[in-house]
Amino acid sequence: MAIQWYPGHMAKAKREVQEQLKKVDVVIELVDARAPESSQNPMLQEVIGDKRRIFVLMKRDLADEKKTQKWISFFEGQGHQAIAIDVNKKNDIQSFIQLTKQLSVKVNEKREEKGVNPRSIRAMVIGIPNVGKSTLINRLAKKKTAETGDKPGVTKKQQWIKVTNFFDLLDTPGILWPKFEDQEVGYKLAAIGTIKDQILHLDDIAIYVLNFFKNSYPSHLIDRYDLKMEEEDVVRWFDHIGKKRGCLIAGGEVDYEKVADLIIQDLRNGYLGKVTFD
Ligand SMILES: Nc1nc2c(ncn2[C@@H]2O[C@H](COP(=O)(O)OP(=O)(O)OP(=O)(O)O)[C@@H](O)[C@H]2O)c(=O)[nH]1
Ligand SMILES: [Mg+2]
Repeated sequence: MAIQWYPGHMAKAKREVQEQLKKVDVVIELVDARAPESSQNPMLQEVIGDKRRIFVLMKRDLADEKKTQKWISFFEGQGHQAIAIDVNKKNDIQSFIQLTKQLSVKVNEKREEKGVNPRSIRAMVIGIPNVGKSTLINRLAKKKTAETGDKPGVTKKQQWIKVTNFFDLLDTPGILWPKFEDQEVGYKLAAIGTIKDQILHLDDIAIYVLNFFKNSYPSHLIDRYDLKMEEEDVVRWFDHIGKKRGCLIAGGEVDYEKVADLIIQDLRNGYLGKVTFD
């Protein structure tokens, strides 16, 4: 989690991913369903080239369902397969595996056309930090523990997990850096917990979140904090929330740092309801 993305670090990450990519037919690109655009790596497209992609919108349990559907249609419209999952739902994992089955049929049709024998598709997971790469790999591996296959290439040493008889997965994900250029993207990523809290100020993130909800999901705020929407000043909301929730310093003053932290934790725990920032 504490990765600092210095230029040398990025170059190394890119090289490692390019090395791994040589071994696979398919890239499983994880994005956060709460920010499917902002949580993409800025140069992944360039790194992947024309390799097949499945977009997996992770943490769908925390995202706005309508927007999730729109994003899936968007990715499909671009010619990719796309699915939203909550890794804690067995059905979602099954649906994902079903998708890889369809893909394996397509890949093998191509192989047969070329007169090459069909085989399992080989895939790897790629995504920015904290998007859920390890969790997904573990869920997929649990179905059948990693095994040293009798097929060449499917050995423990080469780190393949045999998920089904048509789908092998590289057991180490490709980690790439998030987008930094745009300030608003930065706030979104900080809000969902991708960028370390120290990089952007906690107060600013919380203010961004309050303003975003005020515009897009006002009822969520009213429900959670009993706020009055006529009150224009977000700082007054801090006071209101602080008093209501007992975030106070010694003299009874509101502790703004604590309020900011509370808002962000509430958001990440889903207490502010399902939300999508993109
Ligand atoms: N609610 C919810 N949480 C999830 C889901 N998938 C992953 N998480 C949580 O997201 C957090 C990060 O998951 P990881 O699997 O560690 O993410 P990662 O991409 O491997 O992160 P790095 O190794 O830091 O790059 C963990 O707290 C997971 O429990 C999901 O579908 N729903
Ligand atoms: Mg991980």
